[in-house]
Amino acid sequence: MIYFVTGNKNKYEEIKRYLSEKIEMKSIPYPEIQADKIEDVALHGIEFLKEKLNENFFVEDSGLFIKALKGFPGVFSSYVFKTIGNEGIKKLMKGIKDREAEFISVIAFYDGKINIFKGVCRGKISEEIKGRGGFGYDPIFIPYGSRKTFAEMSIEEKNEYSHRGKAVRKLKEYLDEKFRD
Ligand code: ITT
Repeated sequence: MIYFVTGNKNKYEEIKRYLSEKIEMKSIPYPEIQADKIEDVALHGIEFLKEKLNENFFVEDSGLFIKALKGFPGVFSSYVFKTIGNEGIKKLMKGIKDREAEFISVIAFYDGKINIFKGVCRGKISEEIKGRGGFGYDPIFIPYGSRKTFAEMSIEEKNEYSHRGKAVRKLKEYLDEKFRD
């Protein structure tokens, strides 16, 4: 059994599509430090949780980095979404031509040692809020290679492009190797 420690059911739904191992969502709050890098948030989470869990487990921390806003909301993505939301980002981006942005996902998997798997998805902030699927900033993010926002895609289609899909495919490779026999 592998635990995925998160309070976010959408992340769990996306990730479990890839893992044939038994994974279970565990909602244990862990301190998310105010760091500059997503990696540091995930590493700190592991340090806190490893004393509390006896099974292999992982956390996933992610964020949206908008180039014209110097990387904002970045490590503040969760808080910014809860406060100003997609309407707020749309306003901040009004009149800005450079719409480039990237999502970053870091999975930190603990099996006695810490293993980091990172996925990046480049794309742009849409002019309009579009789509009903997904969560968070999905309705305002269009990955390169598509014309749709993440919120207009199925979970499978989003996973093909997304930061989280890329990170979990790396985790899967590691697990396939680890549990080969
Ligand atoms: P945890 O319990 O796993 O921490 P969380 O929702 O608090 O769940 P994070 O701390 O990693 O997750 O915050 C990242 C925020 O960035 C998240 O709340 C969303 O608002 C946004 N986000 C991350 N990945 C996203 C995605 O695939 N699509 C849309 N928004 C995303």
